Amino acid sequence: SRKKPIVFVTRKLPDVVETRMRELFDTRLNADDHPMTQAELTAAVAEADVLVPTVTDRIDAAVLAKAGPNLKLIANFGNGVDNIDVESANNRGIAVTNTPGVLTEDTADMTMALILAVPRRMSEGLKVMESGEWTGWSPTFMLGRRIWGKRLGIIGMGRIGQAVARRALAFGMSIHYHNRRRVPAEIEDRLEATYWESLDQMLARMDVVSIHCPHTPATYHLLSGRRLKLMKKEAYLVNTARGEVVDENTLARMLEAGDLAGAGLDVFEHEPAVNPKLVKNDHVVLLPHLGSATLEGRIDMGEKVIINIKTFMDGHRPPDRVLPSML
Ligand code: 8YV
Repeated sequence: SRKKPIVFVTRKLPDVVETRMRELFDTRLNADDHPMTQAELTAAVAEADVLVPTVTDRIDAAVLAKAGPNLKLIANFGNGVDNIDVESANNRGIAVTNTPGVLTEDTADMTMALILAVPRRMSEGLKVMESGEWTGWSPTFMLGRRIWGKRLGIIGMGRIGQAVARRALAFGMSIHYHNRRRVPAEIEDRLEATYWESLDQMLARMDVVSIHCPHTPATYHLLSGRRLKLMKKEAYLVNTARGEVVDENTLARMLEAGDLAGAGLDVFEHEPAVNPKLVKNDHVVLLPHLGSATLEGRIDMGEKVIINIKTFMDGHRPPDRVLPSML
């Protein structure tokens, strides 16, 4: 039989995924699950046929320059590929794949949880209960804002954006979106969604803004200080996409000054570092990048990675190939 390909996996994956990978490939696992250093990544790409990185691995041009002659595929365990220099890989004849689709619903659920949690002041409520300082109900105690009847502005109307729109519509919000391209009319109709060609104009009119675009050079600080300041003072920002899309420093300062009502953040500009101003702000709900963190989702992601590797190794086009032109 043919020699099994050397597949280097940078982080611990669910047991069922690792077991399956070991059956199929000559799999090299990261037993203690430490984040790989650039030196370890360089050593891995020199030896492997396939690299399976995650969001915590930076596969940049310098790492790719050390790729050995056998490296032909980078099968990312994750949807966002901003951790990989896709163009550099492509130029070296190394294909890149990701895991779209399987984390859409989980990420949309977590987004909806934040859209509810922030205006309804859930983190403050939890803190009161934890401190044992609750003195009892009163008509004006800890009043939040309703989301029903409010405007949700979605930035990036792909799979996840649409899944969020579907949920928010069921919660009585009106759906607005900004996207590079307008989505087909049947989708707009189903989601009762209003398209805003101008992001600036949309931002000024929304009660809640939720980010669902990838992080690319074009979306880095898309929500710049200037754009954040276009938002209403009473508005909320939710981000389950990538921290780099928002100017986190300006956001933190605005929240502190009361120039924005609150934020629900699952992703950060310099993970795992978080701006201390955000941590101590009562109007902010912070989560440690949990958007797609379900056991089912991680297993599905693993299966996608395996299918991409197998298909590629069998000499076919992998289903989830990412090309530079798609970014
Ligand atoms: C993962 C994600 O946590 O897929 C993504 O883009 O952000 C999350 O699903 C992570 O990327 C896994 O590498």
